[in-house]
Amino acid sequence: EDQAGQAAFDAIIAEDSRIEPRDWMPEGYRKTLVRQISQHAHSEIVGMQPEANWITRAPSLKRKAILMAKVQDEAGHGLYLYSAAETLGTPREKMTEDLIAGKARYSSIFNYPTRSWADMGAIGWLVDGAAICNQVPLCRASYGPYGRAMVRVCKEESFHQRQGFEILLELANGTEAQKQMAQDAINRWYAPSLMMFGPPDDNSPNSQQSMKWNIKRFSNDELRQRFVGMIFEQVKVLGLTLPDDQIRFNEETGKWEHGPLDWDEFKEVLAGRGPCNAQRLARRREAHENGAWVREAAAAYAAKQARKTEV
Ligand code: FAQ
Repeated sequence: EDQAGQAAFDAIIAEDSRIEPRDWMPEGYRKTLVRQISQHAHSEIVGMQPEANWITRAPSLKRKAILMAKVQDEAGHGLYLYSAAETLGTPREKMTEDLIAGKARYSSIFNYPTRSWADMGAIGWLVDGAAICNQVPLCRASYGPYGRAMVRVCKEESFHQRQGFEILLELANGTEAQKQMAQDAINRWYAPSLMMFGPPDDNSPNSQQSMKWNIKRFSNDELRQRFVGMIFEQVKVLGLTLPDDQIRFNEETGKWEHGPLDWDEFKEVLAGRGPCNAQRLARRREAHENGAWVREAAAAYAAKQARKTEV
């Protein structure tokens, strides 16, 4: 049966079609998807924290309403993604347990502090911008539930990016102090946002296989250089600069180039030793414990409803 399953799977991948939850799939494919989708879900949920930090201090009622909506969108993205991962047979409780035990990964970017209001602009523009660049190709991921979830997620991320850019634009056209605050935020978020795309291609153990399976469509470096080209043009509209004087378009390769990134810092963040790792996990654990009564009540209610329909 495995042989027939493998042949059917290979045919679906070869014609660039979609694998659905009930289809046979190789264990490695299932595992890599659970790994990537659960990490992605955790990123959305942990990613709520840096911005939630500024909800009470948003500079106006309008900004506060927009920021709250954005943070709620991230929660929604996390939930779609946990559901997509569950279709592969891993329960959400298991994924959550791994996260709060410090055993699961989530994006490096969310381990950096949000120091000023301008960081809300820089996160929207750079972090959501990088997320879009990475996730638009994932709309075509071979696993159906993941690709379909990405379509809606990307639409919402586009709105998030615009709102971030607009925050920066307003600050950049404000007082000298506001302009400085925007520049400082860009200076701090630039390199971490480039690292979101993952390690360089020659040090990315999962890329090759994920590309063969049509999960990833482009390599980490390909997407990173594409993103650099985008923000290089956009920063001009802000009248601000990127903290990298080595960005250039290489006419020969047709690719953008940027200055070196500190991959030792990236490794430290992945190892749990970034500026905010401990705080993010502690907060996530606390939220999980505080939510225990909600989960219990929901489970009791569901059980009661199930008994009612039995009779
Ligand atoms: N952070 O072999 P590769 C968002 C790990 S956007 C932490 O290249 P792969 C929106 C990687 O897991 C952020 N770990 O791996 C938002 C692997 O370790 P493992 C979420 C990283 O999978 C905005 C090892 O390094 N987006 O949330 C990172 O082929 C604002 C080797 O790497 C996604 O997750 C990193 N940056 O490529 C929310 C997108 N990079 O698992 C709130 C989906 C690599 O073997 C507020 N994911 N690692 O232990 C992907 O596209 C891929 O998984 C990559 C990594 C590109 C991230």
